[in-house]
Amino acid sequence: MALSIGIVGLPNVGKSTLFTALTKKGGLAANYPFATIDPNVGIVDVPDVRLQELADIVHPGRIVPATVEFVDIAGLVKGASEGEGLGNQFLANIRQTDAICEVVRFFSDPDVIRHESSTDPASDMETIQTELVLADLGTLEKAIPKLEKEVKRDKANAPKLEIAKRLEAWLNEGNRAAALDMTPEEKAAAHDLFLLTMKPILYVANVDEDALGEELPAIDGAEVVPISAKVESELIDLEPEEASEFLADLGLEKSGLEVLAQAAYRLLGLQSYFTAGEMEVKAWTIPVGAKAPQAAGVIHSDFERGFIKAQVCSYEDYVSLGGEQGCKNAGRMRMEGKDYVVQDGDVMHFMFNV
Ligand SMILES: Nc1nc2c(ncn2[C@@H]2O[C@H](COP(=O)(O)OP(=O)(O)OP(=O)(O)O)[C@@H](O)[C@H]2O)c(=O)[nH]1
Ligand SMILES: [Mg+2]
Repeated sequence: MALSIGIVGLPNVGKSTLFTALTKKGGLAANYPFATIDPNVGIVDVPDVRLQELADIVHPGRIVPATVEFVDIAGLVKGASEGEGLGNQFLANIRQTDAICEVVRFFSDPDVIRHESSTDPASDMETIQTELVLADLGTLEKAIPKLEKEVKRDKANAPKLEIAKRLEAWLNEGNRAAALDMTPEEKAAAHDLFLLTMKPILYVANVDEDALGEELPAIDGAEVVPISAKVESELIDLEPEEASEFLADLGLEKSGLEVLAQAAYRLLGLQSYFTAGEMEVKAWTIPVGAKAPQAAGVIHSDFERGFIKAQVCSYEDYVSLGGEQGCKNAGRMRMEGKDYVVQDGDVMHFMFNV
């Protein structure tokens, strides 16, 4: 389950600069051949210092971090939803993503011209929201007649049509689909419509270097992550040690990539558990609240189907007690059943039978 995120924003705000920095650093070239077929798709490792800590204990053949897929599209402009510019065509590329990351220009560099439809962050965000809402209205315009036919064929489809119509009215008022009050069933039906404004969103404020440490207020409850695309693109050419020094000079602990990946995890309510063995130490992505069989299913559906039990050590125990044997000796290794709610960082081993 690679998490996927579509990058949107006005032209010239730094989307591709950020994308290139993110994907180069993730070392995508060798590992993910399909990324070279579509240069706008980049798969990025999610940095997690815990992986190295685990590796120092088990000395595995390799370390496999969780990944996030970023999709870079052309800038949206006013009227993109009506085919103005290239935007509309590209919006189709992000229909299937899990979340949207909107890059907003906060940097001041007068040498980088603003697109004519860009003025300041607040109005830029409004422009993008309008275009996404219009794109969704276009989707509904096509979906509703199809749903009407389906209802004629089978009355059981009526709730789907009803939520599509409610969404249409709601979007027509300029609202995001996600802000509509829906029951879980309605949400599931809405999900099948692949609306862009139904997706969770986070904002990247592409700021000047000297504004990097500042916290920015949330927008409509959505997190705003300050990043400097310029700094990120400078970081990729540095050796790890130099990069840490460079970050420290700027008063930062983490690169924008780390901050962004972690914000995306929070936004989507995700966490990681680990498997640790001679062959590999690997991070697996699961929703917060997932139970042991669901976590096992991320590795293989057979693991979920035939789940018997899970052997679990907490990350803290695993590291402080020096691994599996240490946990066992200290009585800190647990056998958990199908109702166990997996905790962030758990080191797990599944027993299954199919
Ligand atoms: N000073 C400064 N310039 C930046 C920053 N980020 C991007 N730029 C510059 O802004 C220009 C546009 O950057 P891109 O990354 O191509 O912008 P984009 O959003 O992908 O643009 P489109 O693909 O046309 O929509 C380039 O000249 C970048 O060097 C930044 O953080 N600071
Ligand atoms: Mg671009």
